Amino acid sequence: MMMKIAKCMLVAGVGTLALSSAASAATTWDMATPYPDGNFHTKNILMFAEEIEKATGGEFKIKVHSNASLLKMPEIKRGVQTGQAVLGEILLSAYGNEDPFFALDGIPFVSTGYDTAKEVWDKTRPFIESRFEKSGLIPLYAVSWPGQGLYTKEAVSSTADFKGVKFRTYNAATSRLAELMGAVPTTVQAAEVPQAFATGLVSTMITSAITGVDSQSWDFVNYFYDVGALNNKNVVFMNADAFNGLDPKTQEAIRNAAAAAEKRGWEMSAEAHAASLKTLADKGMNVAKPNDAFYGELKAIGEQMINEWLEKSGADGKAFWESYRK
Ligand code: PCA
Repeated sequence: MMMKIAKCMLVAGVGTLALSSAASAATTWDMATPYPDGNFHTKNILMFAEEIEKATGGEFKIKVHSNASLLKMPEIKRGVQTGQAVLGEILLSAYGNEDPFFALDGIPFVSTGYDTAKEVWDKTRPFIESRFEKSGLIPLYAVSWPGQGLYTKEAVSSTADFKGVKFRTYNAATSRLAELMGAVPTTVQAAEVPQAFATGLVSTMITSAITGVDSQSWDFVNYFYDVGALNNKNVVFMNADAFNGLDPKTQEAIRNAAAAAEKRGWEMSAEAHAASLKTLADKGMNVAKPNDAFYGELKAIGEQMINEWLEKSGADGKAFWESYRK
């Protein structure tokens, strides 16, 4: 019996040796993402994966499980922490309840366009990195969604039109916004939006033109108001033990691919936004900007929300906000 085990171990040992010396020994990492294949974030991630595979001579492959097919968005961060997937993508602000710095970019009028979104990312990145690292995760890059808008069945001209309306949201900040507009928020993941409208769970929503196209919003709403002033980000990250166990060359290949994906992603976001506005109009939707008074009402809600955020975010939050508002 003993001999048998020893022989087995020997064979296994030789096997491992042979494998690790062969250039063809490939490792495949699972990556969990929330958005569909047609979405620019996913397209960018596929390019990121391809670059890593190429730069490592095929030694590391990433299998992308898109559209919440491996893990639902609220499970992805924990799933990468516990090794169910090696890499993941999340909407950072959907994890706002974990930390005020994750919530920040989901607050209306904090980032109003890509330039300010980039500034918010650069200035908060150290805070976000240290918080991810404490949970055994390494953030690799972030890409902004375009500004958000409101989808309705009927024309609207002020927040009063949302009173008592069942309103699809995607994080704590958009739920708070809906509440302050007088609406009744329900959190629905992007992948489940069409079903939520079809079953009458919601009749209006906040999201980008892009997600409006991904969910074929013309099937259930008629108006898109491109408010714009809410650029929140997706963050792509990796299990820290997996990353730290790699040789420096592979780590560098990942860092390089991440830097390229971040740069490319922000450009893809703006292009996808323009194309999506056109698609919505082509599909017969009324695409408009909110009138000035309505915009002003939303802006006042944003101010109230940032004050609420400052009460929760402590000294780090106050220091960030003072340096950002300069
Ligand atoms: N789409 C995602 C988050 C932000 C966006 O534009 C969603 O609606 O869930």
